[in-house]
Amino acid sequence: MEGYGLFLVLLVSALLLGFLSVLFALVWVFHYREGLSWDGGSAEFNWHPVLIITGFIFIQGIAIIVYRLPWTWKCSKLLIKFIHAGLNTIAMILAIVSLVAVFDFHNAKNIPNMYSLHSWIGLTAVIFYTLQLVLGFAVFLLPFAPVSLRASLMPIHIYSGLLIFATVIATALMGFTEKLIFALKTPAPAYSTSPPEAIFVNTLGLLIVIFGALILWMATRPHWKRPPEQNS
Ligand code: ASC
Repeated sequence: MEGYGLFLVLLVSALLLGFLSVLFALVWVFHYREGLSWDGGSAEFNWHPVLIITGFIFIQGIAIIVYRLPWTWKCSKLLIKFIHAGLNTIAMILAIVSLVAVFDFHNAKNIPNMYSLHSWIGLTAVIFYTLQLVLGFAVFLLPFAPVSLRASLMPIHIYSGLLIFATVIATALMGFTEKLIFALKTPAPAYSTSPPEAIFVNTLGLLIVIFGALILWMATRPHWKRPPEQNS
């Protein structure tokens, strides 16, 4: 358990950043925007950032590092796999609901869909995340795949998972910028004049980047890996 103390410091920092990001998302939509509801208006759109930050960033980040929590090393590997798959399933459902909120809002307001780079990369990320989840379930959780297939797919599963997570964070940053440019123009104070909402949401972007940096660091240190098969 080399550097276990450092791992705990990074974990607690990541959890605080994750909770703070969700809190910032809620303050953004309730204090600066129209709140939350499901009525075809802006308050329906607001589910999009809240559910993406909660599910697709925070919960996905935790799902990535569950195997590395030292106190789970005594638990069966199968149980941790279920937790990993369960958290990712919750994240996928929240991401899909958040997309439905955006399409529904756009269609109600006659706003075109799928023209921005944010929407192209974001929808691609949700599709690949779903594929990753289905493939991961079939290969690593169900008892049918031979160990040789599991071993050859594992590096691809890890690489794809980290790539999707980083892509989701980049997509959220594009989304913040888009929303601020759309929302902060006359009669509202322009984005370019740095009103409080702009500073607040830029700060949220920074929090998410640091959260992602910590998760990716914890997930890629070989010495913090779960020890091989104490019981599997
Ligand atoms: C699994 C599992 C592992 C890997 C290994 C192949 O499903 O529990 O540790 O795949 O068997 O890399």
